[in-house]
Amino acid sequence: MKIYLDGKFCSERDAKVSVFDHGLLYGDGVFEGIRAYNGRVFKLKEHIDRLFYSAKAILLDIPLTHAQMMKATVDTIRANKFRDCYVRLIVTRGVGTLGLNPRSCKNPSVIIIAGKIQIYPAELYARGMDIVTVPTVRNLHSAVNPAIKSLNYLNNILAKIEANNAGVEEAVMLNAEGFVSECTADNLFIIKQGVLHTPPNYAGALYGITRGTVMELAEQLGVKVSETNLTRYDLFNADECFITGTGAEIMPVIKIDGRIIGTGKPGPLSLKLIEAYHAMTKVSGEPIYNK
Ligand code: PXG
Repeated sequence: MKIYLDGKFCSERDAKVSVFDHGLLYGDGVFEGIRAYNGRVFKLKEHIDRLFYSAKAILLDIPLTHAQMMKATVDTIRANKFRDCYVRLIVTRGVGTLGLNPRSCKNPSVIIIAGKIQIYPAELYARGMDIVTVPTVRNLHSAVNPAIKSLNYLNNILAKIEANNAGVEEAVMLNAEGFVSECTADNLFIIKQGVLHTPPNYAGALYGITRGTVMELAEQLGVKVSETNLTRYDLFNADECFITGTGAEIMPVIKIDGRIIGTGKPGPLSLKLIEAYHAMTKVSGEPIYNK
């Protein structure tokens, strides 16, 4: 495996960061997760845009331009000869002193890893997933805004641990007001009487790129899309539910907090959107080879 590290490719063994990197010491940095399908990088520009927005929000200067970052991503996939893969981009504050002041870090580090990812067991996609709401509340947007894809994922990890302790794979996180925000690494949707609902970003959700794609596909299918606050009541009484993310893609949800959702099977509109999503990933995106 060839890993991009600060402008050079190195082997897995040599891809090492300093113990003085503030990404490690303080979780000071940002990241992205991208997928390539069938020789194309899906939604590359959208992911790089979001990486730059996350960096801007924490006053982190990425030492590459937008175009250079896109090229470095494609080059890393090409160096590993992948046609289908998962790419993790990380920008850390860089090496500094023992003290959290980011001004001690002169050179942010850029890391790009291309590999494989399987977040959930394959059989769950056909059967649908059970999820639970958990006690850990989503970070306030006035604290570390959940719109920032930062290296500080402890809020989400605590919720994931609570889901695992409850015997399921994913957690629904509520915000401090009790409204649904999203899951630990996935956005959440419900369908009620033919309308697709998802929490607004101000509820504490990431501006998910899969979320945006699903909303576009729904509109193309003539389905009305609504971004309003949702409560647990709305989840329990949904006709269908699914979660979305680059890693997870689209996963149907059939049970929440022990309540069966709809018929207890992946719903018809969810299945239609899943089909439309997979059809789109096969043909769209930035070509990796033979431009
Ligand atoms: N919410 C959160 C908190 C996320 O971290 C999503 C929603 C979905 O966003 P996208 O843009 O991917 O549709 C994410 C994305 C991993 C992994 O390593 C995590 C994500 C994506 C890919 C892999 O577990 N999170």
